[in-house]
Amino acid sequence: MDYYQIEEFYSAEQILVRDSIRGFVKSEISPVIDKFAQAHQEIPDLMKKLGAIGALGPFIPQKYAGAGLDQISYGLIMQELESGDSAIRSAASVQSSLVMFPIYKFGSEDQRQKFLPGLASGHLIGAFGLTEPNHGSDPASMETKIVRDGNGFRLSGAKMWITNAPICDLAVVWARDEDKKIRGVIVERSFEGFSTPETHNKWSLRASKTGELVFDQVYIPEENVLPEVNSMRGPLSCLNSARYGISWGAIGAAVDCYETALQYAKERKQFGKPIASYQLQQKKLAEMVTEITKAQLLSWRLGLLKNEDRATPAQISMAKRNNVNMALEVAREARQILGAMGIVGDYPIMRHMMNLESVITYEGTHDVHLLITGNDITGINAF
Ligand code: TGC
Ligand code: FAD
Repeated sequence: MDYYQIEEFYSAEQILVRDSIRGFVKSEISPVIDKFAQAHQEIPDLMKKLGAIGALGPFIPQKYAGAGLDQISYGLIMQELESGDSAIRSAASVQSSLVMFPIYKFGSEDQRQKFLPGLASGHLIGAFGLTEPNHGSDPASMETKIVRDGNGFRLSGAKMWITNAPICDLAVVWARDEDKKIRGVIVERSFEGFSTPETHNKWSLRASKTGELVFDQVYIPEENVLPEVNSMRGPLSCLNSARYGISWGAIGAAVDCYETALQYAKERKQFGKPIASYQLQQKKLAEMVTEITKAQLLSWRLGLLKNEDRATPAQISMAKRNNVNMALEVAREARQILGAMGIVGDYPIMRHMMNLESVITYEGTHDVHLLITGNDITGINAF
């Protein structure tokens, strides 16, 4: 689905990256995803498979086992993965933007050497702990704290709604210190007092594990504290990277819904004619293709700005908000085109629709991103 021939602006390398991830999704994800989502299970060895195709930390330099790719390539990877399922993109974007990025950006050389290669190959699984039971949209009010104890710190508190928490080997966790500064720490699975209870009964992102991170006076050695960060700018700059990736990912989910609905509308006959021949159905399809095209242009331009390190957080918010909402609207309309068939797992639409109900909430809600835009254009904070 490339109505405005945007592919002409992609380099040969970017097209190669996109096509190789597309091939992976076609062979490894699409044939099995419904089964795993229905069973509320993640695809076995998913992280190692994503590591093998270079989808973990694609923008991290090769020196640290990343792929050293540009931001458009990163976006295209997220787009293709989410055309399979948002849970697959979630796994890759948490690992890349929320775990590898802060270790690369704010970590010591020892921390980079110790953790990044294992995270890039998927042999280590990371999680990112910012949200708390009492603080979601307002993470700056976090209660999780670290207190100096000899050569290290004691971490206490809890994080909630954390992607991959139950299966993580390590978590990048944000906590307030005794000087009220925000610090990032790497909590390893083996640390005493660290537990990760699973969140059950989700109707969304069912092929992804979600859970809590609970810290009962966990001892954190000094070498596991990220040295180069001491304010909310740290976690929020990780979110910039993940939100950018989500703006692309949402396009993948939308295109999968649109293409499914288009094909169905051409084949399904009612009143003796294909339903695609009726104006009401054409309106739905024409609006889908228009909105998808606008979203593609938004993310592509944002990628160019990101490559030049010029993308502002507010520009990223606009793309995340617009594109996820667009994808959810596309999924809702596409489901109607399929009639009753739209509710069964033989088609991907209902699964995408339910996934997108999480995507529109996590990484900053639809409302929060609107308020970020409002703040940016008026200079007045309405939070
Ligand atoms: P505010 O006072 O505006 O800012 C505090 C400091 O941070 C700076 N800043 C940013 N820096 C980098 N990037 C950004 N996007 C930034 N936004 C703000 C700001 O300049 C300031 O710096 P300084 O030096 O002056 O102190 O902050 P606030 O407390 O009023 O809150 C602002 C708000 C609401 C925008 C922010 O807190 C927010 O984005 N809330 C939404 C929370 C959120 O997105 N949580 C996501 C959790 S992770 C997740 O959902 C993962 S899902 C993964 C998956 O499965 O794919
Ligand atoms: P709240 O902040 O309580 O918001 C509830 C409602 O109030 C929303 O509609 C919101 O828009 C609105 N609202 C809030 N403040 C304002 C305001 N000032 N003005 C107007 N309206 C307002 N977090 C992590 O840290 N790591 C993860 O890996 C992670 N993974 C997730 C995976 C899933 C499947 C889900 C669902 C969430 C995940 N999250 C994660 C948490 C996610 O980031 C939060 O759910 C999100 O930031 C919103 O917080 P909340 O759910 O507490 O909602």
